[in-house]
Amino acid sequence: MKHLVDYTQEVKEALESGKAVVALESTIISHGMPYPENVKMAKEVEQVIRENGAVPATIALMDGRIKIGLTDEDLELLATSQNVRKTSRRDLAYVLSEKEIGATTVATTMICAELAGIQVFVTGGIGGVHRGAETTMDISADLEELSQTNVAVICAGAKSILDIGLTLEYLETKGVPVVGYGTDAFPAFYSATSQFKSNFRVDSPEQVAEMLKMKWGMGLQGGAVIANPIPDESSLDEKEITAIIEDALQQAEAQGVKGKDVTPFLLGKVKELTEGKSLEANIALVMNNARVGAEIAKAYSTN
Ligand code: PSU
Ligand code: MN
Repeated sequence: MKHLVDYTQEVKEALESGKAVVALESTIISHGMPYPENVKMAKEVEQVIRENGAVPATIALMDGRIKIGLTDEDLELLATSQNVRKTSRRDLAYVLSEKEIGATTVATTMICAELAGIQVFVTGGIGGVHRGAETTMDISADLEELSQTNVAVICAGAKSILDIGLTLEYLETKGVPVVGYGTDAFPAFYSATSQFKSNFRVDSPEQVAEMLKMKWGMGLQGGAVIANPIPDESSLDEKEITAIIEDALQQAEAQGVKGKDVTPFLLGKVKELTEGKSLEANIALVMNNARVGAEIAKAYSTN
């Protein structure tokens, strides 16, 4: 399916010369943050990756093509068009065959990154098992993807809009390693810790690179979650954010929000209820993940 892929010159050259490349998703731009903060964030995160010695490749779907690396115009279109489809695995073929504009979720970004030969992917938070999933069965396709596609995802853990405990159980069942970066804890996105632990702790990009090479060298399919805690100065008060998330969850239920709309709805509500503080924290943690992701991509490409 490589014939569907378009690379920007920067990404193409980097891949050809074996330079470190870091994939970035686009649902966080179209559905995770409001305009114009989303475009600003998208450009800044690319810049942080360059400053740390790797090449960023933001991924999206346009004109029936898988774009690996976006121009400023592509980015603007993605951030401002009304009809951008949040594209997870199940949506991918339709979006490409209909030539819609598609924003890639963690799952779809992993598929496209693997196709392009990129092993390291930076985002904010992964999807997971939603609270109440024992009756709704709302479990993000991101988790299945992590079990089968060979890309490492650097994130700030999982948000407590999800059931973090069940998300970790699901990942365990699927054989996906969850690694704390510089921490024993499993971080909860807006805060550096949760009541759960990561499976393993690593303290250097080289350790992550070696683990990935070991895994894929053995033929073990699937990705890894590299959970990098939000920096202290940006983290939000756990009690405050928990209360707000409860409120947002109740509103989602009262309004009958379902399926793929759940995560964007909750993110929007949390932003509204924290008066923008959650957005600031979200941006800060993405930048922090970009720095770590670039280091991991460099370690992976050189050892
Ligand atoms: N979590 C965030 N921000 C996001 C998302 C999740 O903190 O923008 C997005 C990601 O693209 C993720 C997707 O892959 O939501 C998960 O959606 P769902 O739960 O519908 O699978
Ligand atoms: Mn879902």
